[in-house]
Amino acid sequence: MQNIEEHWLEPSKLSNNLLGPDQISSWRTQGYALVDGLIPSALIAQAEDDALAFFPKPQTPEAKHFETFGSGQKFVFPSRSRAVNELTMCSELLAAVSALLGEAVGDIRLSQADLWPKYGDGAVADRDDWTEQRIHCDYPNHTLLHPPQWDSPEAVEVIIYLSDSEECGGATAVVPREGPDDPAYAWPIFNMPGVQDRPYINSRVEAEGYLEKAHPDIAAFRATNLYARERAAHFRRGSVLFYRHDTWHRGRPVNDGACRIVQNLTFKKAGSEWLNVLHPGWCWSMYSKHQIMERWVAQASIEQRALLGFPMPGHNYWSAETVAAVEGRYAAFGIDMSPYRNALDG
Ligand SMILES: O=C(O)CCC(=O)C(=O)O
Ligand SMILES: [Fe+2]
Repeated sequence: MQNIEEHWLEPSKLSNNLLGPDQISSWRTQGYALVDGLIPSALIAQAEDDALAFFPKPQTPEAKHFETFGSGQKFVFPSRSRAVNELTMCSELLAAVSALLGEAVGDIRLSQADLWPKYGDGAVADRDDWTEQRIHCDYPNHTLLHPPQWDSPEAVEVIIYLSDSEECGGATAVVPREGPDDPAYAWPIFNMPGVQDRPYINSRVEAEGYLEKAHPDIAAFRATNLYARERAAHFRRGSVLFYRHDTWHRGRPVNDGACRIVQNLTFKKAGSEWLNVLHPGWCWSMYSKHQIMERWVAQASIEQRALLGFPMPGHNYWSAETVAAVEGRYAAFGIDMSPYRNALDG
């Protein structure tokens, strides 16, 4: 493998919190866009503070409880942190996703939202966990199908970094696609563990060891076309990596004794039912005592609600009766149903 950190991908700086044509085109053609300055820094700082206040310090026995991906359900949307929830659905992010997918914000759905503290504890070589991942695409654990052809993407994956790679390491690696004839991206994309009849293996050492024995052709493909070409995202606090279900990428080790905090999100086009919500379901938390979800539904914007599948005004779910029923459900939390009522026919 090359020394990947000599091949940094640097974030592009945004003016006025908007993706420009270069970033949109990078995501559509190369499979990723890495940006700085999209999300207000005060929101990033508050989300980081909330995460640091909750998660154990590195190198404590409690940190061992968070060795796998995610927050152990603690920060799945709707999380206990108002800032993390705001981050998930802030207008700057939704505008960016809308521009990438070419869909109105109301036609976008959220299918993953979880915060992940990734700890570095020094031992890398023979780990069979998330420490150093094998290069992969994310589609197998999001969709029942295969991503559509390259020019018709149906989902955007997002990593919002709440830490700085200079402090914590863990720079995500990406293989930029080089045009329609790029052999790395020959379609369909199967050359990884966890698809077809191959077992799911997360760690690089284990996965590549298995492939070298069982599928030497795939191992050779990966060495030449993927590992040799990967570039590491030189993220800062607040950088955002937009990528896709068909982008080759992998997580890399966090520095010994450090913790990297990221918010992982997936947005998809409404109607793509084959792309699953990764979590137990957005309503699951309605049986929690905290009532964060009920409050959030009542206070969210119409478009934020639509991200979870709540129908837009004018949808044929709505009638005078259903508007009144839903109003009754959330009235105690102050919901304003007038946009839904005003859009009723006649
Ligand atoms: O940890 C990273 O930088 C990437 C993680 C990853 O590949 C994933 O969440 O699918
Ligand atoms: Fe991934």
